[in-house]
Amino acid sequence: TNQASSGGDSGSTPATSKTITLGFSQVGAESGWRSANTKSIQDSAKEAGYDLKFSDAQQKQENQIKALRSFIQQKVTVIAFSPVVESGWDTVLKEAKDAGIPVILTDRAVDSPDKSLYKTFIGSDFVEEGRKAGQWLSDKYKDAQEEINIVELQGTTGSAPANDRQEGFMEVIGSNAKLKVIASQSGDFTRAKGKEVMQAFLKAHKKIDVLYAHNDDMALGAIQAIEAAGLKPGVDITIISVDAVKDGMQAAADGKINFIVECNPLLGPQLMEAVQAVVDGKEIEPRIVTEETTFTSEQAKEALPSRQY
Ligand code: GZL
Repeated sequence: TNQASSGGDSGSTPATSKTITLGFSQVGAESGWRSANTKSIQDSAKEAGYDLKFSDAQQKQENQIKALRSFIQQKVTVIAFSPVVESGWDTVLKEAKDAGIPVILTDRAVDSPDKSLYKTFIGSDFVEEGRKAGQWLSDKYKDAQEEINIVELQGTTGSAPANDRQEGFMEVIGSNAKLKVIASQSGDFTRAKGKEVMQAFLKAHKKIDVLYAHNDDMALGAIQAIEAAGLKPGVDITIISVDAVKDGMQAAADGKINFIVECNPLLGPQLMEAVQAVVDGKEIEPRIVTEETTFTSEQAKEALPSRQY
């Protein structure tokens, strides 16, 4: 039965009668995706009437652990965070559990085997994103006669998106023997590093046919390096990217990126729903996967005017 949450009959004051404080530790501000994700969380917390304590870790795990410990000290109602890397969280998550503060993961996962350390993980299926990228490439080159040389700009070393986007991509392209990854290096999800690593790739390899970038920001940096080398991105070098943020979609509409796998950053509303459910003691799904699609250059051109981020 759907008990009215009057609170009177259970004797306890309903949690909604006091302001819910949400401690959120964000990875950083490394990419367009991250900025859109931060805005979604801040706007949604405000709309929900929650007191949001927000910290930016500048992509350093030790800063996130410090922030989580600070939230525990402040006795926030709920903790949520996007873990910059997959490993090294068990100790601080146990501290939160011992303090009786529920934890929600958003965007990226942790590799802790103990699933009781957090209530749910809200985010994309990055392996599936890698598979989508690999499938489009395999289809494009299904009749290739010569070897197709691929270079890969990986995301932040040790992060779930970097590990999983590579795993999904390699799983699918493995079925086409002509597709060869000749170089793979981290560009840390930033434009600057993406440009720097692509410059090195261009110096080291005389024939590069495809770039697979784990996010748009690295692809946009790489495009600068490709153009500086006198080559045409999207023509001389086929480019596949992930995120579908505005600047990436613009590059795709301009024919500089050939295929973009969307990674939806607008996780704020789902996070606040999960916070409320946890506070109300309701059961929630242990895994909430975000809806997302893909765009060819043509599709990006059509979609661009209605993009929110
Ligand atoms: C993916 C997210 C990644 C984005 C990058 O959910 O963690 O981090 O793909 C961002 O743009 O830096």
